[in-house]
Amino acid sequence: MFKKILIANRGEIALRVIRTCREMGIKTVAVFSTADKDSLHVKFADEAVCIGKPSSADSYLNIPHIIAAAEITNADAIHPGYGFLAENSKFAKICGDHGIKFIGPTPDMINSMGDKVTAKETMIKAGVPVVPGVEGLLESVLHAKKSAKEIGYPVILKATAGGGGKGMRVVWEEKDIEKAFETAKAEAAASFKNDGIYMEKFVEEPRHIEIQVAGDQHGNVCHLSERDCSIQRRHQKLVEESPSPFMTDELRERMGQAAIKAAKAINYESVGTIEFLVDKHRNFYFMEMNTRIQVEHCVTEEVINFDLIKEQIKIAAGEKISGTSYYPKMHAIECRINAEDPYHDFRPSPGKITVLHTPGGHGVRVDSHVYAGYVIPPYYDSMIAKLITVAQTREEAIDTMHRALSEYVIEGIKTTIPFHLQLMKNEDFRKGNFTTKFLESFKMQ
Ligand code: MV4
Repeated sequence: MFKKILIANRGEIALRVIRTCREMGIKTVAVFSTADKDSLHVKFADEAVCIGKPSSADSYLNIPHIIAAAEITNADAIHPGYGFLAENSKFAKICGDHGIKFIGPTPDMINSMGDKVTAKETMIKAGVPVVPGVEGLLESVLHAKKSAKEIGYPVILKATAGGGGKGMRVVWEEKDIEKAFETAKAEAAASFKNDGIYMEKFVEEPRHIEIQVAGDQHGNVCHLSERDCSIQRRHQKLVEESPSPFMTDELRERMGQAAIKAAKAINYESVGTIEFLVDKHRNFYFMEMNTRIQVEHCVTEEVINFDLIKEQIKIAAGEKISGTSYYPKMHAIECRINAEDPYHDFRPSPGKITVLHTPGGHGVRVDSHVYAGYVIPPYYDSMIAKLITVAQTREEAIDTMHRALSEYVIEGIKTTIPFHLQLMKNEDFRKGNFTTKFLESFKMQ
């Protein structure tokens, strides 16, 4: 097992990893930017190294600084968390070249899922259902026109180097295809330095349901059931839950087996997530694979009673997993508490937290790095806490969530708490009657 892990991240996920390391008897090294010198992850780690100025490029994305910090502290592994360098294959490679274990998949596994056209081709070969579309990249406007005619409108154009919704274009009729193709290509080139575009049939009003998987270095792969992440706004998830209210035992079995096939197709090692679109007929289609631990991993932890970070570290150290799959015994919901103003288009609201009261009680978990007096820096993402509730039934988990949200006091900044309070009372949400379009029509009272 590792003796000392450097956490190449900040905020709640850095703290989350430190907590598990402490339980496992592993020493921890925090890295921090000058803007984060008072952050809890710095205080809770055994050692801390400043790696640069506030901007991410100068600190949490600065590979030489992070490797230097690992070398001077003698860390034998690096946990990348999520975001920043978590899916950067060059970083994973450089860690290996320096004799430091990257706690995650190999650079090849990251690359095979990072290019979406390659990932789709791999999934087709493996027998995992993908959204109907054209195989490979679109070569020209003419190619796009011909393909759309075959598939049938509406279609969606996506960047092969994209993911998470960036640079997508939905096209409803032929007259709009030329402009959509040109703008999607230009946007992809500007955002990803790769202008490759592909086409799929546009699935209307889908649900976003993802399957958590784990694979070890010995070829064992299992799934750990699903999370429903349909409650999103501009591709930012706000609420996640497990099990999905749309799930049936039969669908879980089919999606779980498809997810295992997907992970096995790339000999996946580590924890990861297979994202699916699910249409109203319960057809499901592979969308992408996240080769990292995700923000919403906690809902899975609560419903199967399992520490996913501990599992991820053990896998990285070469331990075997059991290879049997896990099914939800409870219902868990996560609300992302962001420093944003839900009454003003969720605009960021950084600043000092003057008063803080954190909820507690039966069935309540709070993962957060903030405290009274903490100043939220404006440089990074706006999530300041995850509030997770767990209960026997979905209805009870929602009621516990509403109770916990109403106990939560955060003064000095605006947060998404008022949004979540209203969502927990929304009739359609309570019925499980929602798709990825739900928040487009949701209005704050
Ligand atoms: C789609 C789609 C409909 N049809 N692909 C958005 C994020 C990126 N991973 C892919 N996304 C979508 N791809 C086809 N063929 C609808 C979306 C989509 C979406 C997906 C999941 C959650 C929220 C979403 C919001 C808008 C669009």
